[in-house]
Amino acid sequence: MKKSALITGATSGIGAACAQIFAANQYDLIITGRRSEKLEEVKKHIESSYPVHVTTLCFDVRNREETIASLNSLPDTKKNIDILINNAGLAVGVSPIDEGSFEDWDRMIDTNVKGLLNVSKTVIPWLKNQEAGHIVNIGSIAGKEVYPNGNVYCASKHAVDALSQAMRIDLVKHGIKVTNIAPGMVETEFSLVRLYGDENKADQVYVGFDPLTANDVAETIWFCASRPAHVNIADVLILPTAQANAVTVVRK
Ligand code: NDP
Ligand code: 8X3
Repeated sequence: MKKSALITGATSGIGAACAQIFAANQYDLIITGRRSEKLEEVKKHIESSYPVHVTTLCFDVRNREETIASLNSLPDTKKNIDILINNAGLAVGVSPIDEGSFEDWDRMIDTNVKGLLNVSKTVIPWLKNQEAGHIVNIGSIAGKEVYPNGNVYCASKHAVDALSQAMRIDLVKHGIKVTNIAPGMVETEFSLVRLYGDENKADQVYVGFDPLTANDVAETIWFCASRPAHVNIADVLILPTAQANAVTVVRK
């Protein structure tokens, strides 16, 4: 039977790159995001490139009712997914803790932590029914270390790290694998979003070194997803060669 993957935040960056790689490996896809036109673009591109079917679901992971209703609107046959990639997420703002805004903090916590929980709580029963499956949570190096002005984003990704460990413990008896992926600096729309759409500032983030590409991360996720049934890659920290930790990047 054909395999399928549910990927949140597949309208750009790491999520869109995962859609591409899983489709290239014959997975049918369910892709989600808030920008419906981007979702349709990804679907069109993938379906014209690979013999797979792509279902799009447009919702904001922060909206619990909408998330649950949208995911549950799938027919039972499409709920037989093999892998959930909890990728939707963002950072907003770079400021010391006393200067951050409540609004930015809410966006990060509501998306990265509560959004991931909204999706997971809805999908885990589908995997339990199968007594098999794989959840890949996209954490970050920001979930392993804390860096200046990263405060709430780092806290949200530390929460993802903890949830990956917790899910692994609670779901192991159901044969469900859980993988935490913790990338360093990846050039996507991430910095544009974090820096409120300022393209010049966002470009500066990646000047003088080769950052990871979305495809580098997606290939790592595919490696984890394609291991034999008895192998679970629990946690992967993946960095650009020029980055040693959250604050040490060599720029030329
Ligand atoms: P992008 O901004 O390119 O992609 C983020 C994706 O998340 C988009 O598809 C966006 O879709 C989706 N998204 C954001 N907010 C919501 C929401 N409220 N509801 C639904 N979907 C949402 O960034 P990346 O690809 O880099 O980010 C993907 C993940 O990787 C994030 O969790 C990020 O924290 C993590 N990460 C990124 C790193 C980096 O350096 N880039 C490093 C480490 C981790 P839409 O706007 O259409 O809703
Ligand atoms: C994104 C990577 O270093 O900006 O999670 O926190 S970093």
